[in-house]
Amino acid sequence: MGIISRGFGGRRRDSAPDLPPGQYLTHDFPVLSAGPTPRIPPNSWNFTITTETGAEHTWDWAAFTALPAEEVTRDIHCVTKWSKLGTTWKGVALDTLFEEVETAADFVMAHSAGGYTTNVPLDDLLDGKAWIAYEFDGEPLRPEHGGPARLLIPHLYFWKSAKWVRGLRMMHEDEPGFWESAGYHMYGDPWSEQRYHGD
Ligand SMILES: Nc1nc2c(c(=O)[nH]1)N[C@H]1C(S)=C(S)[C@@H](COP(=O)(O)O)O[C@H]1N2
Ligand SMILES: [Mo]
Repeated sequence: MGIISRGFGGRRRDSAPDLPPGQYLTHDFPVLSAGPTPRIPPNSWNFTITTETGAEHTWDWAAFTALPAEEVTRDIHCVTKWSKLGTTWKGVALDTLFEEVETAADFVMAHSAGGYTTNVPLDDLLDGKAWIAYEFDGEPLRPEHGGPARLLIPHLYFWKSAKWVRGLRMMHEDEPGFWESAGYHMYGDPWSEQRYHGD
C-alpha cells in the first residue's frame, strides 16, 4: 500500500496499517467542532454520572485527577474519513468511574459543554474500551481538542468521543445524540462502516 513512506516520522510499522474501509491516513490532528471552543478552567470543571433513578455521582477536577489514570495508545477514525494511528492519551477509564455507580440501564448519553450530545451503549464504555482523557501526547489536552477533558472511545467513529464532556446520563432506551439525530449511525463502528443511519 506504500503507506509506510518518508514522512511517517514517528513509530514505523512493519506492515501497512490496517485501516477501516474508506478511511485514509492523516499525520496531523484535524479539529472538528460543531460550534465554538469553550474555555473551561479545570478548577470550574466537574464531571457527573446521572443514573436512571436520578442519583448523581460528581467528581471535581481534584477528585477526578486523583483517580488512577492510564496511558493508552490507540488509532482514531473520523467519519469524515481521516484516521490517525497510534495516538497517545492519558485518562481515567470509565471502568474506574462506574465502580461507584449502580445502574441497570444499558445506554448512555454523553453531554458536553455547549450542548453537544452523543449516545453509546454502556458496554462500549466498559472493559477497558473508553476513557475520560485529559492529556494528549504528554501535554494537557488543548481546548480545541476537548480540554480540559473529553470522552475517548477509539473503537467507534470519533464523533462519539465527546469533547468538553461534562457528564453521562444513563438511559433505558437508546436515544440519538447530536449527530445521530442528523442522520449519523446510532452505533458507529468504523470496521463495518456504520457512518449513516441505515448503513
Ligand atoms: N463537544 C463536541 N464533541 C465533539 C465534536 C463536537 O463538535 N463537539 N465533534 C466530534 C467529531 S465529529 C470528531 S471527528 C471529534 C474531533 O475531535 P478533534 O477535534 O479533537 O479531532 O470530536 C467529536 N466530539
Ligand atoms: Mo468526526
